[in-house]
Amino acid sequence: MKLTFRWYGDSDPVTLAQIRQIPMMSGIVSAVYDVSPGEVWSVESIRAIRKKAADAGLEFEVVESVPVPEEIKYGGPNADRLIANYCENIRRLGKEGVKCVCYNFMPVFDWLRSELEHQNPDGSNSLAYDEETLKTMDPAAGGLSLPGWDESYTKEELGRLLDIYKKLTEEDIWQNLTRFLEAVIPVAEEAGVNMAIHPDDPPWGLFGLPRIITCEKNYDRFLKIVDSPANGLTFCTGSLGASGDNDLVHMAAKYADRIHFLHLRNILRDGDKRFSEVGHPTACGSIDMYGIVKALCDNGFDGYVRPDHGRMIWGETGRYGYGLYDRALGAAYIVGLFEGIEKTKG
Ligand code: DNO
Repeated sequence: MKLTFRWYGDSDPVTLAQIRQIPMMSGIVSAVYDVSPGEVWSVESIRAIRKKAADAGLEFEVVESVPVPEEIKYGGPNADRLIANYCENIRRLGKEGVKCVCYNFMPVFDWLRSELEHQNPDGSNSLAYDEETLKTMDPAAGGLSLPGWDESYTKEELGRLLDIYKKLTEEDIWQNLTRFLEAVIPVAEEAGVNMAIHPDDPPWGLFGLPRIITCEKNYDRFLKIVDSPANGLTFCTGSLGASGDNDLVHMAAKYADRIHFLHLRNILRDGDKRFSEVGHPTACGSIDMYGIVKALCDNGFDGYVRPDHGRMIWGETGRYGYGLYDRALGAAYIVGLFEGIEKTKG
């Protein structure tokens, strides 16, 4: 495995120099942030990230994300042109040394939480989700401020999008995803890039919008659409684990050879569709981190790993889920988990 750390570019309060000092850190996970979804990234902008990383002693082999424009997801009239742009991005990234691209296929909302500063008993705070709170929120009314949420939409644009999706079923989203994969995966193969779809977070429909990358049955279907190693997964334990129905240890073993990118974090489920984000170790929450990593190692996993969301601890403030301290603690825990498991193998 290669340990990586997400970095949001120059505006990220966490610096490359800090990331470099986390033991065993191999590289950053980043993206070009100043162009809208659907536009082709300039070669210079990709190179600039790689150079900054290299100057700090870090690699840049993983992109998170190349965002999929809504029009591809809902199958609008410009979908083919946008898919062609997407393919061009993958070619350029491959040429610049990127080996893995994380993306998602969630309509309108990326990852979503209902609370940004949930107070934990230890004095830290973290992100949390409660379906009951979500039911009281109306995205169409405007003014929502949520993590993972693109605040650049005007109320009108958002209303238009929500109306379009209202008419679509899960089956329609599957069809649009198929069209996307059939075009993109052959290009990824040629470019030497592994595509890694991120699961829907949380893994159920939200605000009446269909979500499909949610569970084992749907993973089986997804992987068969284009049965190629380049058509792979970002296995995000915190996203999939929000549903107690997902048996993550079993899924990790089953999909190990198609998991190119591993997001490790723990959550505490404390009700139906209710959870908070906690420290990474198994004992802190509901997810068997050891069991998952063991299942992956036993089944030949050889991908990139990053500590996912951390709590805000030691008074740190910053980008929700993406502070330095708790993610660095998570990274140290991950290194320990892998070392223990690898050394006692066989
Ligand atoms: C949240 C992240 C997601 C992820 C995208 C991938 O912290 O895991 O925003 O980057 O869904 O496209």
